Amino acid sequence: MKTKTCILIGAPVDSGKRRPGCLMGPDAYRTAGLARALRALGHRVEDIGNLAPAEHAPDTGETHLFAPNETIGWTNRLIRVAEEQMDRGLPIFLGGDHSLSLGSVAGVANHAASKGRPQFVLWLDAHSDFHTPETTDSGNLHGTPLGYVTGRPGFGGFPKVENPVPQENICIMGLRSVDAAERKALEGTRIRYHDMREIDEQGIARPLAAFLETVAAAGGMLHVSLDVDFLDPMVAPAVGTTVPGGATVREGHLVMEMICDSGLMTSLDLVELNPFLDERGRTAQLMVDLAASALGRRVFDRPTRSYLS
Ligand code: B3U
Ligand code: MN
Ligand code: MN
Repeated sequence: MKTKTCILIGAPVDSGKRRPGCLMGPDAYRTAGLARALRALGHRVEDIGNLAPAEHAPDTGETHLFAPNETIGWTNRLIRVAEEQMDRGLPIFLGGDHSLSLGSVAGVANHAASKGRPQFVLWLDAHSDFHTPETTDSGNLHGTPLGYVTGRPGFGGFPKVENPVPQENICIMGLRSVDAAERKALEGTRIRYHDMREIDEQGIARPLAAFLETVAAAGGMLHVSLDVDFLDPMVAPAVGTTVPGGATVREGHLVMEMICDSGLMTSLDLVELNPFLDERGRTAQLMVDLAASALGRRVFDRPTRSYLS
């Protein structure tokens, strides 16, 4: 694949849910050799270190939400950093919990709009993360990023989403835990979503290929957001919200290889890794290996094939 400038952005966001530990994620990816793996593929790699949230009001615990103000601080910081770094290369956001994507996705979408290109998002996750602060039962804002970036109402205090991502530009894969309110909201949208049953029946390649074709036809930019819990907890235990029945190692790599072959990915989140829950670093290592597949690691080169009949 084409040589890229990969920019590693440590985003030790831990405010999006109650169970702590994702703040250790960026250093776990570094320890597992992310930069080395990408350099071995011929890419330039620059690690800009760990960010901190922008200035924000203290969280007083008076709402049903967990740490909304800190998450607002992170969102403000990440929007700005995403906008800046998109001009310089391919940002890889090292989470941190999934609330970091309120900022990373809103920021890259601003950049795409400034170039007159449509932004697309591939969301690899057991959960749909389509809540708003008003619909969330848990109060955990890591369940809200797709609600935010699509411009759902109810995000008072958060920065205005300047360039909402159109629903039809979003594809969610891996679903197996969707709250009632999210399901109702999702069913009325143009978001593409594929649950594990559909993936079992059809395979993962077909729906992914169909989405990638859409992105390519539109000349879009593609943000990929990989939540550890997309993967089965047997192979990726280091996550607070394990849901059995997830993607296999092979499905994970196939998705990443197809993304690589498409040449469409312009930014990437690696989120929800909680190294405190890992077993000898194996989840961190798997996430690094998946990132490497997305950026060109191969057993053999293959002619591009069509999955669409
Ligand atoms: N939908 C639930 C669970 C959840 C969402 N994202 C994660 N967990 N990681 C919620 O809390 O909103
Ligand atoms: Mn998620
Ligand atoms: Mn999830």
